[in-house]
Amino acid sequence: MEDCLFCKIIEGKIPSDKVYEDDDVLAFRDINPQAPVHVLIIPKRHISGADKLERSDDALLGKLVAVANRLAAELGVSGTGYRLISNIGDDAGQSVHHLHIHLIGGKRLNWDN
Ligand code: DGP
Repeated sequence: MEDCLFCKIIEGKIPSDKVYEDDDVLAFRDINPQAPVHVLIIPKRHISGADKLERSDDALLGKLVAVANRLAAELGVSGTGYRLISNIGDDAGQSVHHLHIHLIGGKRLNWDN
């Protein structure tokens, strides 16, 4: 989608530190990491957020989570624990309107609010 930052990353117009890619999914390190491991897992098809997923996307969502879990193991945090988050809308702090799952781990995480 035009003017979507993550679509530009998918197209290679903006560089990223990729950690996984297949036909449907891309994962790359967050530019502003909140923990030693902070990766974003995104669908290559533009979906503006998790609230816009449809029943026909069930398999895609399952794949995004499966990739996240696999990356957690590869990046060494599956034993210590990690968080999978998808922010939706302003109050959650969603700043990029292309569905993404944050994989965050490698330190003890707080739960402030
Ligand atoms: P959210 O606030 O949930 O919409 O998360 C968006 C994340 O995207 C945020 O943690 C920072 C990250 N981000 C923004 N721009 C870029 C970029 O150009 N490259 C990378 N790798 N990450 C980005």
